[in-house]
Order: sequence, then structure tokens, then C-alpha cells
Amino acid sequence: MTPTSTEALRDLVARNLVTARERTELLTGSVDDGDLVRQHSPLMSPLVWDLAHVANQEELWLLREVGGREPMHPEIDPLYDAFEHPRAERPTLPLLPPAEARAYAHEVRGRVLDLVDAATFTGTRLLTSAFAFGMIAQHEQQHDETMLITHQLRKGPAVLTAPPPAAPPADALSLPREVLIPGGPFTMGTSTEPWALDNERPAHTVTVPAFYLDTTPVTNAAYAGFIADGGYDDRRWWSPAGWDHRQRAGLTAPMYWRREGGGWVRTRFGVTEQVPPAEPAMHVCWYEAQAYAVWAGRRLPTEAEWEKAARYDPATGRSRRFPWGDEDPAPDRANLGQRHLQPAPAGSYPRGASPAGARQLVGDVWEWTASDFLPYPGFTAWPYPEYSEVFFGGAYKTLRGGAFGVDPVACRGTFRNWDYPIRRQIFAGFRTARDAEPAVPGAGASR
Ligand code: AVJ
Ligand code: FE
Repeated sequence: MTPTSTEALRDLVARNLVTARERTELLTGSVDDGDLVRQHSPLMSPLVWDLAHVANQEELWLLREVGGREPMHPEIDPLYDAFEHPRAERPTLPLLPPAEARAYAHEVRGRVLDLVDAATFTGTRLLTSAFAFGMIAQHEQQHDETMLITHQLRKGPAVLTAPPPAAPPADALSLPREVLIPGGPFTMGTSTEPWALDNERPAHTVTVPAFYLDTTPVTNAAYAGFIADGGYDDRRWWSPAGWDHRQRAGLTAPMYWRREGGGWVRTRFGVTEQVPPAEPAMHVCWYEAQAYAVWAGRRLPTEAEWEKAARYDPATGRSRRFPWGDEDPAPDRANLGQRHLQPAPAGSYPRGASPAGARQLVGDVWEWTASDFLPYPGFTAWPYPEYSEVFFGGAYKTLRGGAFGVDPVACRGTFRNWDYPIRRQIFAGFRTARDAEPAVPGAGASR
């Protein structure tokens, strides 16, 4: 995302807004009105709430803040303010019915596209590099991922379809188990990526000692090994809070897994199938990821370790935008954008590999990190504190790298996601890490 001319920015903005809306229409158009207003899980909003909330945020930021227009329906603003009403109570609100929510979204979008045609993207910080437009395209795509999560929670026959990812390359089964990330300082975060959100800023130097990181995310087969070894019943592997949660929630396997015969099946977007052994494990909470890592004699990577593995280029000492370099994601680099409805087998996407050879850092599954969601040194909330700042502290864990259901506009090497450590409905997996042995003086090469 580095166009400079006004024409190129208009084009980029329009393309990203249209892509987001096509996906919103797919996700809200593939179920009937009853399914749009129903709450499929207390964890989620009714789909019709997401639809009107997306339109309301677009109206607030683009038509009112940037365009200086009067509110279209000020009386509905409180209904779609995520902070006034928690998800669980949204079905009881007098929400716009589906047809009216669609008409509102359509009306807002028409006016926004007129604004884009006339915009010069200069003069204010919101306009510079078309930031506000990029923020709104990202916001809609984030809610599209949220709606995809709701689809996965929804009971009933499949309504979404997509081809499976391509078979993995021949070397997928012979990859080294882990890669070495060299120690030393690197640049974390960004001060230059035009559409980066406030929590990704500013760029700052972090010193990360050498460590080993799994080449790929942990697979279903590896995770099934943890279950078979009694991992869920052995409190040695769990943190005190994790064990407490495992007991109270009765966790015995990833969400959506069921035992059948000698093996495991899962239901994915309405289709029940054998759990694919080579796919990255998914729908595990942070506590499960951490217990697995301890069982494996390892640990979760910190957020700084994850970002160094994904961005640091030892050849230049520079941090790049993505594991493969600075070019935007493409279908042969990463599984993003809901082109598939599942992660690709571990070892896929050799063209998306990092300098050290780690694969699938971007795309496929979000990756839990060991770290709490905290501000970077020098953070300032912008343009609104309710995006990031109100979530900083010890309550949330950070996830990195995006998943198959994340659009490229909302995915960067610097992008930070967060959730409670008990959450499993998100498209989250993980990989594990370990310290590199400190060099022993006089011992020569120790490996
Ligand atoms: C970044 C995914 C945690 O869904 O709560 C959407 C994104 N913020 N609307 C969320 C977001 C406001 C956010 N996450
Ligand atoms: Fe939102």
C-alpha cells in the first residue's frame, strides 16, 4: 500500500471498499432473514447488527468526520455503538430489520463513493494517504471475519462453499522442525505503513535474544498427540489459571472436535469431516496452546519474537512488511481473504517463507503469542481510544499473522489482534518456540 498519486489512492480506496462490501453481501446474503436476526451464540452479535454497525462506522468516519455531513439517522447511533451494548444483549435492541439495514448500508456507501471521487487526500491526518478510508475498509473486513466466525458457530447445513487450498509442496514433510532466529535488536512496529492502526505504532527497537521457532504452526496430528498422551488431564502442563479454566469449562479437545470411532471428526461451516492431520490446529484457546507448548518442552513465542521471525531480514538488518518481503500478499504467498474456508496443510506456501524458512506466519491461522496486549513505547491513541487503548492491560493476549478469513487489507507483519485467553471460536492456532542455548565459552560448536 504505497501509492502516492490522488488517482491511484482513489482507485485503491474504491477497490478495497468494494471488496469488503462483496464479502459482507456474501456473508449476509447466504442466510435468510431469520438467520440474520437470530443470535447464533451469546459470544456473537446477530449478523444484522454487524451489517448496520459497519455502515454506521462508515457514516461516522467518512461522511461526518471527513465529509462534514450531518448525521443521517442520529437516533440509531447508540444501537450500533459497541461500547453501549455488549454482544449478548444486542438481539434485544430495536435493531434495523434486514431490509432497512441493507438500505442504510447501500445509501452510506453511495455517498462515500461520491466523496472518494472528489477527495484529494490532503489537509488533515485522517485524509493523508486516505487513512480514514483504509481504516473503514479494514473495519468492514474485520467484521466480515467476525461474521465468518458466526457462520461457523451457526447450526445447520452448509451455506458457504470454497475450494480447498492446493496440496502442499513436496518438501512439506521434510522441513526442519524449527528455524533459528538470530539474536540482537530489530525494528518492531511501524511509523511509515500508511494504513497501520494506532496499536502498531510507532516503530521502535527491541532486542530479542536468539531463539528457535517452529517452522510451521502446530498441526492437528501433533495436537491429537497431546490429547492422546493425556495432556488435558495432567495439570503439570497447565498454568494455574489455565487448569482452573480447563476444569470449569470441561475442555477435552479443540472446539468443534468430536470423537468418532478411533479418531476425531470436526464440523466446519456445516460440513462434518475427519480432522485433517496435516492442517494447523485451530479453535484452541490460549490456555490450551500454552499447555501444549509446555507438554512439548517448549513455550509460546513472545509477540516481539513472532514479529522478528516474520519481518527481520538478517541480510539487510531491516524489518520488512511481510515474511517474504515488501510486496502485498498474493494467493501464492499466503492463505488470506476467505478464498478457502480452512487453513492449508502445514508446510504450504513456500513463496511466503520468511528469511529463516518459517512458513505460514501470515495467513492460515491466527497465532497466539505469550504476550499481553500492551501499548508500544510512544503509543498515542488515534483516531479513537476505543479501537485499542481501552483494551490494553493484562486481560487480553496478542495474536499475530492473520488467518484464512482475514483480508489482506487487514493483515500486515505489524498487525496486532487480541482476545481473552479463554476464547476458542476465533480462527486461532499457534506455534511453539524455545530459547537458543547460550554460547558456552570454549565449547566450540555445540550443535
Ligand atoms: C481487533 C478483532 C479485536 O473485533 O473486537 C472491530 C476489531 N474493532 N470493530 C474486534 C474491531 C472495532 C476488533 N479486533
Ligand atoms: Fe466494529
